[in-house]
Amino acid sequence: MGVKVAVFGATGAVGKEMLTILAERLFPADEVYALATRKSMGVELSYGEKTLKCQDVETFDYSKVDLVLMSAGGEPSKEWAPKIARAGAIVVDNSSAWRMDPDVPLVVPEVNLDALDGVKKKGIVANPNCSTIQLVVALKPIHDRAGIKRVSCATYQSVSGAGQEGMDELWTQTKGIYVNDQPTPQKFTKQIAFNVIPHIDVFMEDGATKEEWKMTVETKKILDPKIKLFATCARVPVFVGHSIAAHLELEDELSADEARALLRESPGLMVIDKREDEGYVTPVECVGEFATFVSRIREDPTVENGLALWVVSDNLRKGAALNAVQIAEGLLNKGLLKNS
Ligand code: 11C
Repeated sequence: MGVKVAVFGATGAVGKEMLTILAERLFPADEVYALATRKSMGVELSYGEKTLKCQDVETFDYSKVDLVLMSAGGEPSKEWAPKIARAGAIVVDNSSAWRMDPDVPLVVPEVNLDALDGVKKKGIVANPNCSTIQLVVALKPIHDRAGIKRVSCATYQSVSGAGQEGMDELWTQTKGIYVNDQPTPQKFTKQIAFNVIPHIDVFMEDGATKEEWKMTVETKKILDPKIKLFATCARVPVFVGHSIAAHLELEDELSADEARALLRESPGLMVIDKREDEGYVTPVECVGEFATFVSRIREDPTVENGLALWVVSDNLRKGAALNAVQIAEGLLNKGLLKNS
C-alpha cells in the first residue's frame, strides 16, 4: 500500500509548489489531497497531469492520510498540527510555530537527516526558514572540514518570501510608478518597488528582526549550537530567489580553491564560480531549480581563516516546498510513516 498525502494550505505560493514538487520527484503517493480554507472550496490545482479540487481543512478526515505537508502560517499550524498528529498522520510544517520546540526536529536533509527520528515524540517535523535552509546547506561541508566559528551575513530576500501578496505588491507598485499611481504599502512597511527594505518580520528587544533571530537560532539547532551567527536581512524587489552574502571565520585554514572543490562534491549544491562576466549565479537563474548555488568564493584576509560566499536559491523550492518534500522522502525511507 502506498502513501496518502495531504497538502494543507494548497492554494498558497508554497502549497502550489509542494504539489508540483511531489509530482516532479515522483513521490510514491497513492492519493494526494489539496486542502484549503472554506473560501477556496472547489478551487482546482495542478498535481502533475492531474487536477485536484480543494477540500476543506475543517472537515477533512486526517485519519485517512499518512502525511500532511502544511504551509498555512504560524497560527493555523499551532492549532492544527497537534490535532492532525493525534489522528495518526505526520505533519511537516513550513511555519515557524514548532521550529524551536525541543521535541520537534528541525530538518534540512543534506545537513541533519538523522534528526528525523525525533519525529516519534510529537509527530511533527519543522521545515526551517528559507534563508536558514540555503545557508546551512552551504555551511555544512565547510563546518565538517574546517570548523565554523562565526558567520556574519547579509540577505537579499525576494518578495515571494512574504507569499503571493508580497509578489502582488511588487507588481502593482512597479506598474504604478510609471503612471504616477502609488498605492500605500500593505504587505511591506515601505515601498518595495525600486527599493530595499532592511526589515523582515517584527523587531525584537535587542534591535534584531525576528528573521535575523531565526537565522541564528535555527542554524544552531540544525548545524551546531557553538556557531555564532549575526545577520542583517533585507527585502529586495526580486520576485523569487533569496541571496546571501556570508562571511565565515573558520577554525582551520581553507583556501578558496579547496572550498570550491569541497562544495562541488557536496549534496544539494552547485558551484558556479568563475571570475568573469556571468561567472556567478543571480536569483533569476535559480528559479525553478532544486539546487542551492554558490558563487564568489573568496578568502577574506581581514580575519584569520576568513572565507566569503555568495549563496542563492529558489526560496519557494529549496527554501520551502522542496525541503518539505525531501523531509517526506526521508520519513518514507526511514520507515517513519504509517505505510512505509
Ligand atoms: C521571508 N523568510 O522571506 C521569510 C519567509 O519563518 O518561515 C518565511 C518565514 C518563515 O519573508
